[in-house]
Amino acid sequence: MADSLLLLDFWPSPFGLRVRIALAEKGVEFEYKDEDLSNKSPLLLQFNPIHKKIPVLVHNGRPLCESHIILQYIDEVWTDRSPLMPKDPYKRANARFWTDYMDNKMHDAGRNIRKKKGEAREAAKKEFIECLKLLEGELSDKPYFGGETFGFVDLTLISYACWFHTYETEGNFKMENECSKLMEWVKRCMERESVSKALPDPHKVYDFVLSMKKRLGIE
Ligand code: GS8
Repeated sequence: MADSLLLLDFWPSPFGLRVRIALAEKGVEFEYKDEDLSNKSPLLLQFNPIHKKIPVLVHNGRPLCESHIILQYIDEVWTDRSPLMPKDPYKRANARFWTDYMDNKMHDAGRNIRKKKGEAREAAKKEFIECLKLLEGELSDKPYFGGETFGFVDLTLISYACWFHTYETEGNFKMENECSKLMEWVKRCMERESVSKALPDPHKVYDFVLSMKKRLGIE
């Protein structure tokens, strides 16, 4: 019997996007369900009762939560194509280090650009740009963070790319001026169908942010 795969997700989520890109890289078909996070479905609450967050991948009726755990599961189940994780244990550990850095330090700084004002926003912008420069140094002259091949670290960072326009607009800066090599890497990743098909239009993401702010009464 064919595998059944259902992804509970929310369209602009970088955490969900990386799972969609990983499944596309592996050439695996799945059913997609977009959640209303202000009114979570019984399915989401049943399958992720601990965190009650997307993404949740339900494989043959069994749920998996937390995007990086899901990515590593996908890589371990569909081993015959497009490896996401490096083989070498040291490189694997390093890949986990950088993805953790992106989802914590960089993500928090990006969120603060959106949420804070005045000096606090300027500080968040400075921190965000520092994170990007550090990541650019880690990328170095390689085509991908994974070396010659697109992998786990690339997947994680590119899932934020549709948010870059929002960070730039709210923070009043241009990423191209701060980290042009990293922007070349974004373009390289966007040439992959798995990425370009999954990532939503950055303007649509920004419109979503503006509508959320309006709904919550935030300027
Ligand atoms: C984060 C998932 C997450 O924050 C992961 O999967 O890597 N560490 C987790 N999901 C958010 C949507 S994206 O901002 C979410 O589901 N939020 C709902 C809530 O907090 O109620």
